[in-house]
Amino acid sequence: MSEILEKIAECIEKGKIDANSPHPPDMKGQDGADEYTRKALDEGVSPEEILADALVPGMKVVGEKFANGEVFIPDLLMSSKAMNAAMAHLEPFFDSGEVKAKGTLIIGTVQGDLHDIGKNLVGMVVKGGGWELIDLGVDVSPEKFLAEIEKHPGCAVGLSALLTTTMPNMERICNSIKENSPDTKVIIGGAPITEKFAEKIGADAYYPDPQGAVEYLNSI
Ligand code: B1M
Repeated sequence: MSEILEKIAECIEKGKIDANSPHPPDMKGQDGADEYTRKALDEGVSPEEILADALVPGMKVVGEKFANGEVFIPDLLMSSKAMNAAMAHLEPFFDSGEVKAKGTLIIGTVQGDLHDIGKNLVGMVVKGGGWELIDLGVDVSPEKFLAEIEKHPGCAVGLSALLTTTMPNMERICNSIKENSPDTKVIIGGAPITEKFAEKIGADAYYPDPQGAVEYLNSI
């Protein structure tokens, strides 16, 4: 990994948002995810590389530390703020307005679940792939998905869940979409989701990464 990508990954892991951010104390006064991401883009590093080789690995480390009890919820929040600061620079690259939309994807994190980093990444890559994106945000109910599907005939739906406790809500949302709008394709993803779970709940596709979701959308 290049030095600048290592720096970005470190900023994500330690929750260093930007140069003005006082957290963490041992990085006070240094550049953060904001400045390093800008710099990397200016140096010609591709947005895809920054995403795959710095942002995602940085978040993975903090996740593992959280699982081992080495860091706590405030640390996760700082990391996700640093991630958002970096993502703000990448968004315009993925948000190519030049391409005519291939179709519409309605995306949301399922009811009860507030994790949106993965969902936002998927959204950016889908938009970059030339799809119109309707992002319903987090904690989205089945009713909200259904209301939006009605407004966008022929759309596909993407569901994201990060908690094992919200997987049943993903199943409920998928069932209600399939009951009310059987032709709507439902793609699911998120750390605890598996292909087997997708089969069980009747989703059309599961992907562990944003790229897979885009390739599936392009194929339908
Ligand atoms: Co939480 N959290 N969290 N958290 N958090 C996890 C998920 C956890 C695994 C941490 C742990 O214990 N090791 C654990 C879940 C355990 C479980 O369910 N068995 C957990 C917990 C327990 C909780 C709380 C309950 C903690 C508490 O309050 N006690 C609480 C729940 C809040 C709620 O949702 N109701 C909570 C809160 C939070 C924060 C708010 C502090 C913060 C979220 C901030 C935010 O999202 N805005 C947070 C974070 C940051 C994490 C970890 C550290 C990182 C998640 C993340 O963003 N990963 C996470 C630990 C971990 O994952 N290692 C953890 C990076 C992201 C890029 O990956 O979202 O998987 P991911 O997305 C990937 C793929 O999955 C895929 O593409 C993405 C890019 O590769 N993908 C799709 C995702 N969606 C897709 C959809 C698709 C296709 C692909 O098609 C539509």
